[in-house]
Amino acid sequence: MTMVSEPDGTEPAATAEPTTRTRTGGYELTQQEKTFVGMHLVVAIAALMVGSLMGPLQAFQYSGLDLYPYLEPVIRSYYQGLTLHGVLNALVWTTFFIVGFTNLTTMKGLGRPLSHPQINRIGFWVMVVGLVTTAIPILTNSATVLYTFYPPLEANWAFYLGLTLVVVGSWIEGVGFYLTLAAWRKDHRGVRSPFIALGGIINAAMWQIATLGVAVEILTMLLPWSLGLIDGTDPTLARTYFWFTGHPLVYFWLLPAYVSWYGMLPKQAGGKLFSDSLARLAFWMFLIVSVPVGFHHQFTDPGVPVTWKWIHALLTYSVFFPSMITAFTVIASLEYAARRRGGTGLIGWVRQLPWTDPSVAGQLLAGILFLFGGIGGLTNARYNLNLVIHNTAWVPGHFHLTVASAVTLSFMGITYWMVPYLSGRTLFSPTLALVQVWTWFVGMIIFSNAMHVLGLLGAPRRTPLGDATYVPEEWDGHLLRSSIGGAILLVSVLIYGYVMIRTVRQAKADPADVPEVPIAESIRHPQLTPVWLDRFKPWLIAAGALLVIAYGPQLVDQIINMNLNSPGTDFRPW
Ligand code: HAS
Ligand code: CU
Repeated sequence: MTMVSEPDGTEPAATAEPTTRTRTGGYELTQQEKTFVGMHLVVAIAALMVGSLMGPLQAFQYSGLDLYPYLEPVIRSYYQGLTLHGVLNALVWTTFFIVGFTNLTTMKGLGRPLSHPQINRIGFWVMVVGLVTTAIPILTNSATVLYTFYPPLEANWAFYLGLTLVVVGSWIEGVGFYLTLAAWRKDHRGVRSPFIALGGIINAAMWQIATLGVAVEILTMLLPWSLGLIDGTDPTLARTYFWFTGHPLVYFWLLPAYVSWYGMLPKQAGGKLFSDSLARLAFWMFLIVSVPVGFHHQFTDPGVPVTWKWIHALLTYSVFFPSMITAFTVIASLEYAARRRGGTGLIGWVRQLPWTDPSVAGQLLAGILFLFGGIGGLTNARYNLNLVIHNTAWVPGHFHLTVASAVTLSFMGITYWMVPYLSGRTLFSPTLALVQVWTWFVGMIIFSNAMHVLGLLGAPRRTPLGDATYVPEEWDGHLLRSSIGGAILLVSVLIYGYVMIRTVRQAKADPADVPEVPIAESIRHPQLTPVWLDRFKPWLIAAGALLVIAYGPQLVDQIINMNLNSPGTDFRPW
């Protein structure tokens, strides 16, 4: 459990030692537990590497350098490549990393092993079987339906079944986390749950509520349809189910990065968490408002009445608050750390943060990019502005600042201590790792800015623009910039893979040199956090009630008026 040493606020001298080596004591994972967590990371990083190789192909295609013909017969089209890119990066890399990381934060946070490790092992293998089942149709070009798999685009049934298994596996692992927390609480009545464990477990609970949407979509519509049991689908209802899951999915990705920004990064920076209460409040708010906002992805859908779009737009602005709480609290924690290290000035303290630590630098750069991604998100959420940017290149511009930067760059930063910790090695070449995070930052600024501008100029998303006959001259420079950004990102991800492989291929290090799990204390003792910020029940009830109000009437209406009359379409000719 986290303990504060100076509740009166007096500040001890700054720690100058490399922060990723800070010892925290507490529960030490067994070799078997480390291997189990590490297996999640192996799948996650492998998916990221393969998926990321597809990205630059798309970006190069934009400026007329079409490399797809060279990849035949493995990759047969832009759209097959784009499907691989979206599924592997947005769904597989994230989900496997998150579940692995949550295993670690649960055990380290609660200071005990999983109460039912066999449940988590089953969950993991169900996820792996699901991944393989999904990968086969994608690789054989029979699930070229992009990561949103909107019907009437139709995939082979194995694609839907595999995705279902990945989700079910993550649910099973979630149950393992709840049981472990319950066992800890039984032994620690009246004690506040340690933040890094609680944060990860709130995310798991949010995910279980959120994924009910795709579960119903796949089980009642897409799977029977792809098996030939029913003739058609209802695309509007399918999209409503999908975005019930699809929006909270983005917070499922984001919250583990927030666990690190609140509960770990301050320690790495040589400071403390500014407010344990605000950190918890933000997570509970995400539990309540992450789901009932999905219609902000459907502003242009004809089947959703405008009143419901308006309600979801309003709720979207309420999900902006916990991110503002996060910006405030995390930056305050960082300032506290920097001032302890001798930082001064209104913003001059920023220089005193440990920028030479690639794990810290990666997460700071991720946070900076997220400031811009968040602003873009608010633009998207505005109905009339959304009509300008919807389905344009602006949208991938937005999500490369969020999931591909705030989330992915943070996760990369986390692996810079986590892979050495799990493998008992030191990080191979921290300098190269620093080059990696900075190239990601620079490449992403160039790429995402070009994509945002292209979107404003009307360039459609999900389109091989290099082949389009309607490209006006004013797009050319931006198309080229997106290719240049993509090339820099390719270099960055190759460096990342190289550093990871070289790290685990080194000889075991002296245990004293291996990084520990950084766990930040909070400035005020967590026991001073109000008890209502430590209880699941009121928040779960509130989440359920808001869901019923914000989605219930529309779901009932769309289900009653369901028309399963849309036959499947095949993307493959393109
Ligand atoms: Fe979004 C579309 C609205 C956040 C991901 N979004 C997408 C899509 C994806 C995505 C993948 O309203 C495309 C889906 C598709 O394929 O069609 N989004 C929002 C809003 C937010 C938002 C209001 N999005 C995210 C996050 C994502 C993500 C997070 C992934 C992880 N988004 C939309 C809308 C659409 C959309 C519409 C539909 C567009 C359309 O028409 O298709 C908000 O949650 C954003 C709030 C965030 C902030 C930023 C706070 C800043 C912080 C950083 C602190 C700085 C630090 C660094 C720590 C206001 C917390 C300090 C450093 C120092 C050196 C001191
Ligand atoms: Cu959204």
